[in-house]
Amino acid sequence: RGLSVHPHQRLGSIIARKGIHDLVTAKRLWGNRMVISEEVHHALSTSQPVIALESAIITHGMPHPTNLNTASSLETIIRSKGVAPATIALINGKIHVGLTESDLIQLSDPDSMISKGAVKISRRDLGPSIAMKKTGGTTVAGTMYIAESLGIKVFVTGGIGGVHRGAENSMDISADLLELGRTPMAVFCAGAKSILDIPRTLEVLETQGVCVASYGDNQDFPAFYTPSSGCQSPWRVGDADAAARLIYTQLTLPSKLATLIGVPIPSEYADAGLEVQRSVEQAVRESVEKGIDKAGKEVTPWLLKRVGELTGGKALGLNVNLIENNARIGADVAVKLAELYR
Ligand code: PSU
Ligand code: MN
Repeated sequence: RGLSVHPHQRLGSIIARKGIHDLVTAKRLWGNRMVISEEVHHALSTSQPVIALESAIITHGMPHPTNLNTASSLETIIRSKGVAPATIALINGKIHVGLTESDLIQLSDPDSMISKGAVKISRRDLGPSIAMKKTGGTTVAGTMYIAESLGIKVFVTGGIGGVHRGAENSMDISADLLELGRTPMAVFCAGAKSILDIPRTLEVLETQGVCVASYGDNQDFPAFYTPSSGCQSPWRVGDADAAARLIYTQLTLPSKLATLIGVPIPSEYADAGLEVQRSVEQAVRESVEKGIDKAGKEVTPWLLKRVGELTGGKALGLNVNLIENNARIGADVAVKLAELYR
């Protein structure tokens, strides 16, 4: 008897069943440290598409109430496509996968009881945040780590962390990049903000074996507010079908690989984006002058806030537009990916 897959069983369906087994195992491992919403649990246990969403953007990336409105709008967009949104955050030391409306309202309001002193939780912060019963927003790295343990395959965000400018001295390289190197999952983003060193960010991704692909007609790796960073992605997927096929292949290879999909900001925002880009350059210069570029995990939130001040809200508006666009595309792909697994 050979070892080949039985002809009646498609590779995808075998893996889908394994996915449900993984969910049971993961629940046992997390135990009472995790609360999974009914919506997410139902979707995972019936192999329906799920999209993970981060929450550091809620607690640290956007001001109130735009953070709340954006978080809700992303969930609405994702649900409207038949996909379950799994926003992940820590509340009083428990990991919540799928937030209630009241969770979102409290987490987004910096003056609410639970989110006073909310922490930014990357992979290294997860254990201490559970042990010390913290409330906080999980970064791309923190969210991927949790989501992957439950068998969630698709993640949507605005921008990923990357190699900071001057990292040749500071060694400030976001844990997001290393997470992408070890956590098999598809991540949809609008590239990386040019507060970062984008060529070096792409180098680190390559070193780690992360597949980077641009979405649409253009192979430029996007730079968040603008459709091109001046760098090319090594790969390109033209539409949702092509993206789903790439992700399915990546996730069903013997050693599972991460896939980073760069979705350019829609072209109607390109002019506004170029203007914001100039403020990004100024914010970076100021951070170097003030020595903030050496402030560890405070660097990204400081730069985001400063760009917001300099652009009078224009950057924030674009930020919302591009994340919503990522959610629409990510959800279309998640639906097609779930079909491939059937
Ligand atoms: N980039 C943005 N907005 C954000 C972030 C990055 O344009 O809100 C957040 C994300 O949660 C990301 C984190 O995972 O910052 C990266 O932080 P650091 O560079 O400290 O790893
Ligand atoms: Mn950092």
